[in-house]
Amino acid sequence: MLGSVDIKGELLYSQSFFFGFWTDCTNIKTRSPNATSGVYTIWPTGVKGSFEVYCKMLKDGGWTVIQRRTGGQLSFRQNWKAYKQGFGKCQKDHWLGLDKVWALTKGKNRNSVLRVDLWDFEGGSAFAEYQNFSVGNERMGYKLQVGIYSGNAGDAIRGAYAGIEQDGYGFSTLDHDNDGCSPCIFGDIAINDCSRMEGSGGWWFSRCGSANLNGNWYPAGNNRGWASGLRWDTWKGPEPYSAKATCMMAKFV
Ligand SMILES: [Ca+2]
Repeated sequence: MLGSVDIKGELLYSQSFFFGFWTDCTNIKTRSPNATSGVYTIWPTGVKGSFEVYCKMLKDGGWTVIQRRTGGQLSFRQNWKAYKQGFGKCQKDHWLGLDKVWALTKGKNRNSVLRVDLWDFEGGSAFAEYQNFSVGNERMGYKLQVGIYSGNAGDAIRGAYAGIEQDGYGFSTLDHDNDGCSPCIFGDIAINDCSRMEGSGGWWFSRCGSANLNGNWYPAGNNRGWASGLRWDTWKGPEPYSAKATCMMAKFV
């Protein structure tokens, strides 16, 4: 068994040596303009091995999908290790994994653009785009950094009100607390753990914040009023609104 793993590793190594691996979906679309959306194997510079990603090939370039929600089948109630490594299947709902997002966004000599797409239950949609997106390594708690915002969903990462900005914050899960609450007071409620309150999903909670796309998915008719839903509070509100579907993806320019 060990032998076959070694052989596979050696094959992958020689493939990358002779032919070169795609580093991300933008790279694929640039090299093959007719490439269609789907699952591809990429190998970003400076990481140990290749992995699969879903590429959304759009007119403005190839986008590497980081997160997709379309229903309640895949639970996002996952621990630190799962958020680190990723879970779900690339063709379906999934979280790519923080180590992979770090690898994709760590290049200093390029701009990583983050796009967040949101769909509601009424047939509408909205998006938010951020320049200079990056995620730190595990030692840095996978600290989120985003630059200039554009879009029509509002800048929920910086927050619907002051003091809850998620830009610059580390990642939190049920078993890893970087949320800045010890506790946070909201009205007459004291919250120690945003992850627990927000459906146990992992996110860059900052005093819980205005955005969390990794909470519980709620079906039509039962998607309002939950603090634990798929929230983007600058888009819908003031009553909490849980999105029907979400997608987070990045391109590299
Ligand atoms: Ca806390």
